[in-house]
Amino acid sequence: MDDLFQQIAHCVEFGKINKVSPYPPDMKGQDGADELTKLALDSGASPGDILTKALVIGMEKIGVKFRENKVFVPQVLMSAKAMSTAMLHLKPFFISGDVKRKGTFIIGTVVGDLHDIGKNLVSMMVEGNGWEVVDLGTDVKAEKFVNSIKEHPGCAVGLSALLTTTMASMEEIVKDLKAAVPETKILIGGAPVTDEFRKRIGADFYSPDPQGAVEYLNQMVA
Ligand code: B1M
Repeated sequence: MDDLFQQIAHCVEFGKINKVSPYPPDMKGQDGADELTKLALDSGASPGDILTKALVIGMEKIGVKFRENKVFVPQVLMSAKAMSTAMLHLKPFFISGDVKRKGTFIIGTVVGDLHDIGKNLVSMMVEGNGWEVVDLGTDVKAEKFVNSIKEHPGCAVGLSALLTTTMASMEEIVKDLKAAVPETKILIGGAPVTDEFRKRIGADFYSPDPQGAVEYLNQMVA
């Protein structure tokens, strides 16, 4: 089974979705994450093992490569697509409660800001690492974050901002969340955001990239 897990992890790392997918060219015609995940389930592997010993491993590898500028956004998107295709086979087990997620992560781009490419990458990487992700989208007000946090006790929350103007919205939202749900950990990111800014506004963690977000969340439940 370990060999099959390694093959699935390889498909996720290199963005091989399924047999008909032409990407990456050197894997053309081979089974992808889709077929191999089904094969693993049919061969008796547990959905939890497929998640943690195959899919998460592949996503971690691509996350580290992205951080080190060894791959770029399109490759990460292909990996996320391979991972989410495999996840379709595992979803019924999550829904039935047979497999537990690490926790819930609520993410959104702050009010006034419509940029969502970076936020989506963070969302996909965190989901690929075994978290349930509630993506509130873009232009999200504090109230919407608070309502969602209350629906998911024990969750962590992530705020993304891409404009210097919406850094002010981020500051306001952090203030409102700290007042309404003080126990909730707040992670922030986005191109203009810095750790200096995080300290000033009182958020809990700043990550410049998706992998940092994953590592912060994982150490919360370690
Ligand atoms: Co806009 N835009 N844009 N834009 N846009 C920028 C950000 C800008 C730098 C371009 C420029 O002038 N050089 C500039 C901001 C200047 C500033 O404030 N300092 C700008 C502007 C001004 C605007 C408008 C105001 C333009 C106008 O209308 N006059 C307008 C604002 C609209 C609004 O939001 N209200 C606007 C609109 C748009 C489009 C809609 C056209 C489009 C967005 C499409 C979309 O997102 N669906 C767009 C785009 C694409 C860009 C650029 C070109 C690319 C942004 C991007 O997606 N980068 C950008 C210029 C640039 O960066 N070259 C620009 C790729 C993405 C993977 O990176 O989002 O940084 P990023 O995410 C990274 C990290 O930051 C981190 O992880 C990601 C992966 O490494 N990260 C997190 C992000 N969120 C995180 C959260 C975390 C942790 C890490 O934890 C929660």
